[in-house]
Amino acid sequence: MKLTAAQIAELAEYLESAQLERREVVKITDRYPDIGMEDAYAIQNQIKQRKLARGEQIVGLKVGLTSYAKMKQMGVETPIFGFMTDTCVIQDASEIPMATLIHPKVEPEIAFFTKAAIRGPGCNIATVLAATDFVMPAIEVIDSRYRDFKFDLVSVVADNTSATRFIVGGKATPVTNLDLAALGVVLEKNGRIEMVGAGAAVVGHPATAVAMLANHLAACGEEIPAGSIILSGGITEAIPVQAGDSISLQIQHLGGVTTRFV
Ligand code: 0L1
Ligand code: MG
Repeated sequence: MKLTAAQIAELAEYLESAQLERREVVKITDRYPDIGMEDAYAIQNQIKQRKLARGEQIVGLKVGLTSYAKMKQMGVETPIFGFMTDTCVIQDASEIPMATLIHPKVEPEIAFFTKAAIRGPGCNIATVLAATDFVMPAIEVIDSRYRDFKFDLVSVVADNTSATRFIVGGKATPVTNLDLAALGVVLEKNGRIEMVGAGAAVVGHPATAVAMLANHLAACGEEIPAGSIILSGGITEAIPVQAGDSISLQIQHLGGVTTRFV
């Protein structure tokens, strides 16, 4: 670790205030160019403690930077991980006020709902599918706190992987007899197709992304608890949204989910 406990606390306050006050900030590596991944997750964890202290509840976890295109762009070989609290939850077909956000983008994901804990190390697709109750289509709203949505890897991990809001909908579908890698995905904005993809865009199989999360948590003695929602990662590039935009996601066999920015 390069940072002291006081510096971690200060950077957590810096990033979380930006989120709560809906304003952009310069990335933390501009001030601390030498910090590493351990520092970044320590800052993210400190943000989590701040939210818990204010009474927010953890409702789920997320895997980010999951598409091979995005990983290559950022020069990484593994995804990154974050958390979501109850304030991130938006109901299907409801509205999201732009005034509550900075410069949001949306991306299509498959959400896993766990019925048993998933404990690494050594988790794989089979471990994850055995612990999955059902999956649903999910729209993730990401909203980096950094100026112009520009950051490096360490900065975005500290910023809780741009986690902001998510919406699940469609059918709660058990994974038995479902090939998640082969599921087709269509993301529309205002009735026009913006992105198409398939589950395999997420590290080959969305359950692999969840296994990577479990193995990452195991390194700190943690697990994915039963009853969690896991956003397994963006299947396509994220698209920017503005007030007035309606977003619709359809995933083959899983149904659809919508939201509107106002
Ligand atoms: O959920 C994600 O894949 C976002 C990870 C952070 C990078 C970004 O904000 O685009
Ligand atoms: Mg995502």
